[in-house]
Amino acid sequence: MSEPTQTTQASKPERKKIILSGIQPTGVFTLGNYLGAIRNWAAMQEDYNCAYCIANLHAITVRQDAAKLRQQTIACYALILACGIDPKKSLTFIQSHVPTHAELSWVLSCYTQFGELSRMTQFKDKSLKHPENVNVGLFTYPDLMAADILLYQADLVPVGADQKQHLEITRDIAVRFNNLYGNVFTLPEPYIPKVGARIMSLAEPTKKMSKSDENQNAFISILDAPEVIVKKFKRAVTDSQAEVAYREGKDGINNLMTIYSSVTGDSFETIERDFAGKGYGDFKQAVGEAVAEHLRPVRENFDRLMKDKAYLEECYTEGAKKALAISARTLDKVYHKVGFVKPIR
Ligand code: ATP
Ligand code: LTN
Repeated sequence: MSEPTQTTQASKPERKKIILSGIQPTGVFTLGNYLGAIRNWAAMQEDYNCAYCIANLHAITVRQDAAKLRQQTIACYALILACGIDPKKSLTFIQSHVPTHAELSWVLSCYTQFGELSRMTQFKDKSLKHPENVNVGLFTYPDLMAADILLYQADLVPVGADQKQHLEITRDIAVRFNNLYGNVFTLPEPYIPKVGARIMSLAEPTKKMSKSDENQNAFISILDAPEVIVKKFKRAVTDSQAEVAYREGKDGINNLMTIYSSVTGDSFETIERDFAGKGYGDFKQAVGEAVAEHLRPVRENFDRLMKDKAYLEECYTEGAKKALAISARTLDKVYHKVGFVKPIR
């Protein structure tokens, strides 16, 4: 992320749009995370000023093992680089290294209504999933996510479809704040891919694929070995019709077609034509092989990066310093607007 670029002398300096997104280090990323979000992160770096964070503050809304979380945070940082994010082009950092996120989150929580947070489907889903630990952090999760986004004045937020509601509440909070105090925050738009926005579980295709699913066969991890990927697709739940066609109610096959289309670029019509008269077995094999091949460079990059911890540390330390400098500008403005005495920095 850099300062605005200057164009010709006569024209106004052109500002590249700002992108921000995050991912929780709750496990190795799934094919859903990759196709729904991270693949776009890498694609957007050329044309936008991008900032990407490993959302470890968000991750503790669900109980984590401390040693495992630390190890996973580094691994997830390496994974985003392995997926093609270049720390020289994009701001890449670990959320807990940049204190402005927690600080703005507190302020925003005072401009968010209890009722609006109660409507968040992720809160409802996760409360049902972890009834023993419905903590307040899980409830105020959207305020922290709003802080992540608003601190960098992001224009666009590349996420999967499940995060749309969190983007809407971010905008509502920003509008409310701007109405009270003037134009403090840029209003962000979600950037959701047309194909791959919601990759479903391979075991229960009406549920989204999730990296914290207890059933290993429900998701493809982007580091799964090729033979494991092929085996998981072979076991994927489908229907009894044996026709490779995208139709309402055929959730399992629709999901496999979405995945195949996302990695090969083939349209649904082409897939239907190519697999006409063939059984699900052939199609599942083809999907497995195509995904394994697509993820091969990610796996190789990851193995290389994890051998160089010093390089990773250098990247995330540099990222945190820059992120703090950029985000502090917004936080200072907010603190001033709400009436806090100017801090000594
Ligand atoms: P957890 O299982 O810990 O809740 P998750 O797998 O749902 O995690 P997140 O870290 O919450 O992943 O999400 C990271 C990004 O991946 C978000 O932009 C989210 O929208 C996207 N994403 C998550 N699951 C899917 C999916 N099944 N299909 C498409 N995109 C997804
Ligand atoms: N809540 C997101 C992860 C996340 C995020 C963000 C996404 C944390 N901070 C900022 C976009 C922008 C999720 O995927 N569950």
